[in-house]
Amino acid sequence: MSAPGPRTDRRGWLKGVFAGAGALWLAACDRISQSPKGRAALASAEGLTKRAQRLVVDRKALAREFSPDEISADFRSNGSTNPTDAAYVAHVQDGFADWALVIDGLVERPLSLSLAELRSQPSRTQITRHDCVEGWSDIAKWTGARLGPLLDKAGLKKEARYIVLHCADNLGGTADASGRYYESIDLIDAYHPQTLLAYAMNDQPLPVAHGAPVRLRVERQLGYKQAKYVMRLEAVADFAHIAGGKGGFWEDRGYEWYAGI
Ligand SMILES: Nc1nc2c(c(=O)[nH]1)N[C@H]1C(S)=C(S)[C@@H](COP(=O)(O)O)O[C@H]1N2
Ligand SMILES: [Mo]
Repeated sequence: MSAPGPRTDRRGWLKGVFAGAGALWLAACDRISQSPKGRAALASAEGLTKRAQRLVVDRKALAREFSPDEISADFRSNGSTNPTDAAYVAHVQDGFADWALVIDGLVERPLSLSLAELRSQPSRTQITRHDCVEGWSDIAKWTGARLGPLLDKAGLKKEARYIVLHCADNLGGTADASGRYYESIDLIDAYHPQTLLAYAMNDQPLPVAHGAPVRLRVERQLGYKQAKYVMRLEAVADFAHIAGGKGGFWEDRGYEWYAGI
């Protein structure tokens, strides 16, 4: 027999902590962990649990929602706040009358939706907190079209695994499209009930500083995933061929692709 290791010590400690209510469950654990097969299963279950919590359980949970009195009086804006790209400026000047959101790529029925059409899609309103990696957080009320039903309307092909959001602004300031802001999310986030193409902020049309006419809200992730000035959604199997290949403007510059909070 091997000497008592950390595993045994921890079990002893747990027994103390859970004496009573947890006793039955621990007894079952002991039984399982005493058989070699059971031990292997437990070890892999531990790894699985961590991963599952991060990738499945947590990811389907709702982000915290706040009450109206918690809305920030002055929500900061960051990154592009007034894009100077000619096509975008033209849209601002005519009040987004000719603006359309394109949904294409790996879909059965490519869509092009005017702002009015987008506003008539299944929607949701939520008060959530935006957390920027630069160290600030603000709370706002967002209203927008739920992304899931929109994707169903377009009909994702079975090869589709990510939704790439192409934006109007060139944050990189390059002469070509290489500095264009973009982001990508997987289908778990795309179908999350709080994932919106938001066209209203605090009951007003989305201001230019915050991404007019439409921005993404993907509430379980950090600020840089919340793409503003969204022009086109592209369903893809892979994003390695897009821009720097890491799935987003900041990802191409070293940030994590999955910015979960
Ligand atoms: N198109 C576009 N989307 C963007 C950015 C940007 O520069 N361009 N900045 C990102 C970052 S880092 C943050 S914190 C938020 C800021 O959103 P806000 O201006 O509404 O606060 O937008 C994100 N989405
Ligand atoms: Mo940010």
